[in-house]
Amino acid sequence: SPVMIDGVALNGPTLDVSAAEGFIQQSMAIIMEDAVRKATNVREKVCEWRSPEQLKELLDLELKDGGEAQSKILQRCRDAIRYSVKTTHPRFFNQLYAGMEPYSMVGSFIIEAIKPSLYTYEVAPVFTLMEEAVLKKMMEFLGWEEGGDGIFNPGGSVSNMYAMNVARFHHCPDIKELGLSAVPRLVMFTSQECHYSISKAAAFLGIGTKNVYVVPSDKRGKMIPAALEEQIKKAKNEGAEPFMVNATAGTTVLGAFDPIEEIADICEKYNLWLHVDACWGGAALLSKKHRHLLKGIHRANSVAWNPHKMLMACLQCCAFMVRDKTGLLQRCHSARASYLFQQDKFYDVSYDTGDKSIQCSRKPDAFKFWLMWKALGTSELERRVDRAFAMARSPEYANVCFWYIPPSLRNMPESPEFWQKLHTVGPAVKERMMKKGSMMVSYQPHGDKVNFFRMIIISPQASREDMDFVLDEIDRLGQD
Ligand code: ABU
Repeated sequence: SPVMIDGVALNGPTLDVSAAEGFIQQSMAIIMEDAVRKATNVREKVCEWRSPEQLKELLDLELKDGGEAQSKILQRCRDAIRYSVKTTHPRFFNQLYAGMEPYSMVGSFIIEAIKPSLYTYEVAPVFTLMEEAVLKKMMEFLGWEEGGDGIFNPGGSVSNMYAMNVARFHHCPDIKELGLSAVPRLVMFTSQECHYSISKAAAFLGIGTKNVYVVPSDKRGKMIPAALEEQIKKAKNEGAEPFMVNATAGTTVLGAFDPIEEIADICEKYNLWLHVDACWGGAALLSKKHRHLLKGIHRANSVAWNPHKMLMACLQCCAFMVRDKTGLLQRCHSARASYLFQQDKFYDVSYDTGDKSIQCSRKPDAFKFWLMWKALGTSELERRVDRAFAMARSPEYANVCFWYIPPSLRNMPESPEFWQKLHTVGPAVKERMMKKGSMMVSYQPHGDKVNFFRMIIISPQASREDMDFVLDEIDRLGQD
């Protein structure tokens, strides 16, 4: 007879594992067919566009009291895949990530099946060691011969925020306990082309967006070192305290690399923390041919680098690394929760890495990169990076930025009316390509430039024919 407590039967498990297994197997078959085979087939659509209203109807989103039959749930899985954008499709050029990476994907599946949280060695022994190994290898590519410290984070924006927090703590350690009232007006420096996460982090951390001094960039989008020095002097003359410079290796729109070596000289002169946001451009370090773009990165105090971008690890996979080896990351963020980080454990508690993080639960994202790196080897990663560079043939990186001039504008002089009309071409062509589902390329205005296309080349599945297709398709879609 059932053991009842508070009206709830407690004897025996209520999860039918063999039914769960059957469901997982059937859903895996759908994933293989729809999310892997079809999604990466160049003859299939990149997206099946529906408006939010249409999609709400199609997906029947309301959550109800009763559960549904498995066959219905399997159909829901198919629909979720069908109406999602296939970022693994060879003609998805929209973001700084793309393409299907099978080893990393299997790593993701394993993580979801095992469900570890990377705060203590006790619950994540394997993944703790893998994170350490991946960070060590990445630091070798940074040229940090003495090593350093680091953790993986949910997003490059978070890594940049870590950098700002650690740099500030390094500059005034009292801030952790005494807060903002204990510090003078702190100012940091970054280029006009930097990622918007710098400004967000300044707001979030109480630095203030107006205390992020913007340094002009040259035509290619690279920070001008002399202008950086000017800004530092200006801040000092105002009585503010400079504490950090953010250099970008691979800017989001233009793919530009700031001159790290020259910036490092200035940081050394003024005793400023140098952070390099290499979320996008870090992958170039794997290429003997292109690593010169990051010359001087070994002098950075911290680096953010996202293997989920050019290196194609599954989302998210974002490393934040500091050159410090004295435990700065831990001191800056630790809260010493005694229920989790007991100091009298039976193993070496330095392997409990969680207190370096501002999170509690943390996914072992490094595993997704470790598994693919093991499978492919450094040489294949390098080949992929070199291929993306060669395919893009862009002045800097894998960002190909261009205007498409439709027939009606081709004989028009470059007047304000011309630029105003050209500004409307990107959004119109984008709408047409998405509704057709043939490809995805991004567009944006930038500085004083009206909307232009930004095509990002990553996937080793994308071919020379796909490059031609993009140009022909924009020409087809752009007819007036
Ligand atoms: N975090 C930058 C990624 C945005 C983009 O793909 O353009």
